[in-house]
Amino acid sequence: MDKTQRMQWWRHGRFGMFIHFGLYSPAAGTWQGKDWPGAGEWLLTNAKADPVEYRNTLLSTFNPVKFNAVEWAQIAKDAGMQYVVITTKHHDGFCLWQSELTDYDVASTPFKRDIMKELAQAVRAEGLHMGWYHSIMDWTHPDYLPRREWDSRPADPLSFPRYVQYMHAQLKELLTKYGRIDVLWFDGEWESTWTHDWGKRTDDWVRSLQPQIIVNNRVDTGRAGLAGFASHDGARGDFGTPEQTIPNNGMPGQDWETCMTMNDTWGFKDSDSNWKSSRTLIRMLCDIASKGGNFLLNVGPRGDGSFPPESVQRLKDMGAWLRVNGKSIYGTQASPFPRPLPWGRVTRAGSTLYLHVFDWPAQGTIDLPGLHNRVVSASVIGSDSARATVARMEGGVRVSLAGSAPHSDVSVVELVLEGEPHVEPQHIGAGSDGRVTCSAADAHTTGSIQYETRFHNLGFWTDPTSTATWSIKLPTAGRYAVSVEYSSIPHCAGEIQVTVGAQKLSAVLPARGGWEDFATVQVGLTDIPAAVPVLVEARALTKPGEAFVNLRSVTLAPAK
Ligand code: H79
Repeated sequence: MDKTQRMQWWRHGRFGMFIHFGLYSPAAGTWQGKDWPGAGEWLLTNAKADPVEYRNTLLSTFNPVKFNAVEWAQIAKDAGMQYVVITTKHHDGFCLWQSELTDYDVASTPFKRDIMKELAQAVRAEGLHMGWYHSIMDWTHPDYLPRREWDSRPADPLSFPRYVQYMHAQLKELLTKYGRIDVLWFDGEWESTWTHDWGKRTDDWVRSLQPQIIVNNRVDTGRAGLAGFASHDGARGDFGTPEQTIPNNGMPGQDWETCMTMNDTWGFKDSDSNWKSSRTLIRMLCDIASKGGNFLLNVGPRGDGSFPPESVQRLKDMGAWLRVNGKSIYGTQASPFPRPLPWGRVTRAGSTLYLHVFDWPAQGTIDLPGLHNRVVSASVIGSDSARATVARMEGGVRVSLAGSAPHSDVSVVELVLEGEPHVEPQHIGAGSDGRVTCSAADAHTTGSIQYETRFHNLGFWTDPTSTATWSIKLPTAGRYAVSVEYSSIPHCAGEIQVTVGAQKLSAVLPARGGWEDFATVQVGLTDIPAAVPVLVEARALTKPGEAFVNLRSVTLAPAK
């Protein structure tokens, strides 16, 4: 089936529920009386538990008597979510469906019921799409390799192909006994045994069973860490999977979905109360939509099968916001502006722009720099009293807001434009001291690079092909000294290349004392012509260790 057709509902849907549920849920982060640091679903590894003991101890504790598939599906629906993806099997190998291929499944617990069957029915009854998460890594299966370091079960070098056979047979159960499955969300693909070839075979297998299915990029190798995009040509998978992070400029030309927890764990953990606020989550949804991505937001049900009340409250808040403002999210496209605007975010639907105003000025304006179109109409969604009026300003459009914000977290202004949005690129100019500062926040980035707000730098430079670019434009020509401000960790030196127009400069960046330890290094001299935009680009010339450097800025200072 053609990709555009297959992806249609997913691209429109924008917002889904991730569910992590398994033997780790009743354990709630505790093993042998101790609460272990780390994510709840990683309990076996966090506690270095013996896999056989883990299995034998926890199977009998799984009895989610409050589990109600209809209730779960309704909560997702009321939150405005369009799909649900649940862990059929996580890294600990426990199967949440009644599998004929193992006794390490829900049928062997006191609960017995096929949770996957009940949930798939309930989710579809709500008109939502159903997806399976499935871990390739399996810490307890006797044929999975490599073993955890403390696992002394003998390893047979030929066992891994048998493991894949088992996994394929299990996938067949999951893809033939539960009706139409819309997403297959692989994970745990990063250990040495999983290869591009296994990825291809598995992708082919899954699609032969459900031709319309959408498969994530973790079916294959090389997803460039938690940044989550496919980093080699011919990599399988329909969409990129940034985990716990929102890519700086989205992933132009790729479908992608950020998966995220509401606190710090995927599987339920008693001791984790570090909840993001509803405001943060609603703004994240806007941020992701403005960059053209989907949001897969996690719930880790308690061992009794109930959702934590903190999760339910946040989902209610998001649903209430979406019931009013949903048309600014569902089916929209990425913002036509090259980077986030200081007051909020923008999405687009045809010739309509939706302005997600985070900080509503009591009596004030927000700017749309570079917007060329005539504005046909401006209105504030969900308010009879608040008003938005539009005026042209030098090189763009200024929107004046009056009245109180219709929503305290994000208020939405709908602008109908004449024609498709046309935005002039924005150029960085010189400050009053004549210096041109290309700062991390203004960079256009590709690859794995993420803007980090803590030290206002570009970090996660793990992919050497990543680039950061800025466009500058100066009224008069001149000679400039180029410098970079960066930090790094000990033993981690690298060479940076800064290209200014057609001129390539480079400098060695010596190792620093830590990611918070910034220094400035001169890169060289360059001549800038007058009145034409010039591109400034930074990239790594050396292969990064843990990461290349954290880059805070590239500065051009007038040279005498
Ligand atoms: O199911 C949830 C987590 O349990 C699971 N994925 C989400 C959806 C997860 N597994 N591991 N992690 C999250 C973090 C692991 C990160 C690392 Fe790696 C694994 C660091 C090095 C190996 C992945 C591969 C990131 C970089 C390379």
